[in-house]
Amino acid sequence: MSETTTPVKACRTVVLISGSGSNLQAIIDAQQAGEIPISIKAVISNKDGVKGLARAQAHNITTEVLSHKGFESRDAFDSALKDCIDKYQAELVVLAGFMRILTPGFTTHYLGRMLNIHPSLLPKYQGLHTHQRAIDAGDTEHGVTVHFVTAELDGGPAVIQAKVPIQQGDTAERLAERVLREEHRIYPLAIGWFARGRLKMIEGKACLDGEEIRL
Ligand code: NHR
Ligand code: GAR
Repeated sequence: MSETTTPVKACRTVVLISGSGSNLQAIIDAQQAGEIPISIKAVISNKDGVKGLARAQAHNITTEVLSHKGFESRDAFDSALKDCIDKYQAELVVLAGFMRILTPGFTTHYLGRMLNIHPSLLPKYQGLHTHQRAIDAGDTEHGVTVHFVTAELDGGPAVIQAKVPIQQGDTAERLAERVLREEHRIYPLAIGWFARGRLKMIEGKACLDGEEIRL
């Protein structure tokens, strides 16, 4: 039987968001099109009222809001977030525009089963405001990276990247739009690899079908 016809058990997935959730939407769309064998058990946001929550609800996906503001420390917030995720027995945790830095205790708990999408060609431009930083540096290309999450911010092993050109007179907003289109293509692809058991983190390296991914 070919890979596409082999039945695969749906990978139990929890998605963390903080905002618009357009990546979440791309993941939902890919799941519904039968392209990726996942089941989204919950969408959790640290911000109330964001569009991503409405997108999940429109597909009858369970949503939770856990505001970081009610906690006195990052450890306390992350501990509550972990309890919230683990109720759903997640096999995969997907950060999709999630905007809180996570503590080492949290990242260790999900090591090898948590992915992030970061809008830069890592290791360039870790952290925030990546589009403006790439423009200000005079770069001619920019892009996006999917990586496994480790304690080191945006420092975990990379899984896939996509590049986009930076055009004359680009604004951060225009560039972000161009990058987002690539995000919506590569994130479902990477999640599909993981769900099919093809993508694994082994000895700190991202591996596809047992081969180290080198970008
Ligand atoms: N945590 C760890 N340990 N490792 C990673 O690789 C992480 C992570 C948490 C989030 C996403 C990340 C990105 O792709 C991510 C990767 C938020 C910040 C940040 O500075 C930085 C990077 C990322 C997400 N957040 C501020 C904070 O104090 C809050 C900013 C805000 O609320 O707008 O947590 O870029
Ligand atoms: C995306 O560009 C994502 O790469 C980025 O935020 C946007 C979220 O969009 N993530 C980060 O910057 C993480 N710090 P979305 O909510 O529409 O998916």
